[in-house]
Amino acid sequence: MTDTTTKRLKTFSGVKPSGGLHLGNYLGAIKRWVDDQDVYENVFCIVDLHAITVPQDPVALRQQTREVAAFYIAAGLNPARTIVFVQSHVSAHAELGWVLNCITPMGWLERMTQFKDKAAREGDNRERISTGLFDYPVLMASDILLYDANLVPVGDDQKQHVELTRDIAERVNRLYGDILVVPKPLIAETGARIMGLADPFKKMSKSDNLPGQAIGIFDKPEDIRKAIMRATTDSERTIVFDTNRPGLYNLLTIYQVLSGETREQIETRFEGKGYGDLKRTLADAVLDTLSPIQARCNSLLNSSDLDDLLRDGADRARVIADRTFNRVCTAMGLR
Ligand code: ATP
Ligand code: LTN
Repeated sequence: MTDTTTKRLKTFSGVKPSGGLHLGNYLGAIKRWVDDQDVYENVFCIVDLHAITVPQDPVALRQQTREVAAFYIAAGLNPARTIVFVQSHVSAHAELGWVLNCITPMGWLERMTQFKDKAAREGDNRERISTGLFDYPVLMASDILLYDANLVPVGDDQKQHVELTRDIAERVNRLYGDILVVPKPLIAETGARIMGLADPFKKMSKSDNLPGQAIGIFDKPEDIRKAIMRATTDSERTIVFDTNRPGLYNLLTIYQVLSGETREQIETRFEGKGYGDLKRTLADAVLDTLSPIQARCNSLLNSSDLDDLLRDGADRARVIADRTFNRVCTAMGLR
């Protein structure tokens, strides 16, 4: 479907409130949403229904949902021009999710690498994995399609899910007429896959317990500094962007996204210097970015303004989502 209601392209994206946010979430997704905020018309969500695909403690889930919302705003999303809301507050997400389940072949979901990886990690517990975890990408398709999003700014690991969303939208359009906008993933050239600091062969992730692997957005400055100083590198001496040296490459990539400098400028800056210098400079850059965001987050978390903002965001999101859901229901004979 071609959308003619606005000149600006529309974006939709979300983060799960399942455990602490980390630097990868910020650099691969949220920072880019903030940087491009004026270019697009934006809707950003805290996807709590996705978080419950694995067991969550209710008290922690509520707290983490507020933390992710506070982080969005503290990082620079302006709720006056960008819709920020919690997924479960808008019932059309689950409703369209069900409808899309009925047109999505199971074979498409069986091919999703994130599910295959998560299921493999469960080993003998595989039988206990929820149906929701398997069905997760259909709910994600529902999120995106409800807002007629043209672009979905995400980290590299979500590309396959956005491609599945395209396939689902195209199938609906084929079966019921041209009623859904077919979205595209929007993936940064730099920072779309931040790797772990301890094991740079694995992506930085919420669900990884390896000590020093992730930099938590709310970690204490001394812990952040320690994790960076201990980051795995190699025994070579030059500081250059070399994909064959994954630990160093990752540290330089993080520095590149934070500083906005070019690779050439960065290599010149560290010419003749050692890993200690690079790590100290990187730790300063991470803390210079995160400390003011953490301070703004803390004051938002202690105020009821945050809950008011989320209520208002859900009210604005609901108008758009219900309109799309009704369009789909009408086309399918459900109205
Ligand atoms: P988990 O690894 O437990 O599944 P997650 O850390 O990937 O969780 P999500 O809420 O699934 O967190 O991701 C939110 C956004 O952050 C997504 O757009 C995702 O692509 C992006 N993202 C997650 N990890 C990284 C990373 N290491 N580098 C860059 N972007 C990332
Ligand atoms: N599946 C995503 C989170 C997510 C999302 C979305 C991202 C849920 N719904 C819609 C973009 C658009 C993840 O695991 N990071």
